[in-house]
Amino acid sequence: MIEIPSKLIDKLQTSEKIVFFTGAGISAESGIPTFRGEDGIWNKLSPEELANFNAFMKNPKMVWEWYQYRRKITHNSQPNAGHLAIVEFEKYFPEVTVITQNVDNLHRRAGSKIIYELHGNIEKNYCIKCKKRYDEDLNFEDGIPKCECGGLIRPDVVWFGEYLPVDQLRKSEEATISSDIFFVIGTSAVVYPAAGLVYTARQYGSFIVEINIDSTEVSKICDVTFQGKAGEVLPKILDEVRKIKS
Ligand code: BJW
Ligand code: ZN
Repeated sequence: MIEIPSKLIDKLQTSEKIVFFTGAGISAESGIPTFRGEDGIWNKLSPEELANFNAFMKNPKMVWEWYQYRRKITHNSQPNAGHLAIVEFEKYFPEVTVITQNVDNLHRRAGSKIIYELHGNIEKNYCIKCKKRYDEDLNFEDGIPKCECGGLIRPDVVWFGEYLPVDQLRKSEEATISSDIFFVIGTSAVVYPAAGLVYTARQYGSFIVEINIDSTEVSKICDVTFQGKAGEVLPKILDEVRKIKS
């Protein structure tokens, strides 16, 4: 039984700007494994070891195998009740922003309008030499896609030690600062600078709501925490919104 605390109901009544900050956990119910924790795909391989440029240069074939495997999973996945509930919020609030660490495109496929992608997108690629951009139709030679200039093509995602897309981070910070409610959903909140947005939300007085199956690094600074699955909790909060707004 999911109870919606009265302080959240009060806040939903007066709020206009809602931010949803999401991580791998929101896509878990779509069948996409998370990075860390019991069901994480990276339990055997540390994320820092695989998702970095040096690992790619040392063994591009292995890193590409991993991305091709994950691409297949994301292609065969569908947005779940959590992604879809977030889209519905747009009917009831003037400004709804999704800030995601995920590269899986599921918020876009669900229909969310404003989405900032902090860690890139698994469906995009670029040549590390001439920067030419490629979609997913890549020509693999011996397990590695090459550009027409001869350079290596890499996925357009953010690896450790790399800067986040400047415009996406700036817009995310602006949306966070001006948000009335900041939802933190399905993220372990250990990877920076993305996780820093939760502290920014706190600093600027946003009402912070966490939805996660476990407690996290940021649970203690949240106003409300739901220990549960995003695909179950979000539709319940949406039901409450519908009641308030009807
Ligand atoms: C559910 C659920 C359900 C499950 N419902 N919930 C020391 C201190 C601080 C920072 C650093 C440091 N040393 C180095 C750094 C910086 C580093 C960093 O943060 N490292 C820390 C890990 C220590 N950060 C960087 O390097 C970043 N860049 C940077 O800082 O640039 C500046 C710079 C430039 C030059 C030199 C030095 C600095 C870049 C970070 C890039 C992260 N990239 C990845 C891979 C993306 C591509 C890909 O997908 O392959 O992004 S790593 C991976 O982690 C991915 C994710 O977006 C990110 C966050 O993971 P997320 O989403 O939180 O997933 P999980 O698995 O951790 O958690 C899932 C959660 O869901 C869990 O809590 C579950 O309980 C929950 N859950 N089912 C609700 N149904
Ligand atoms: Zn090239």
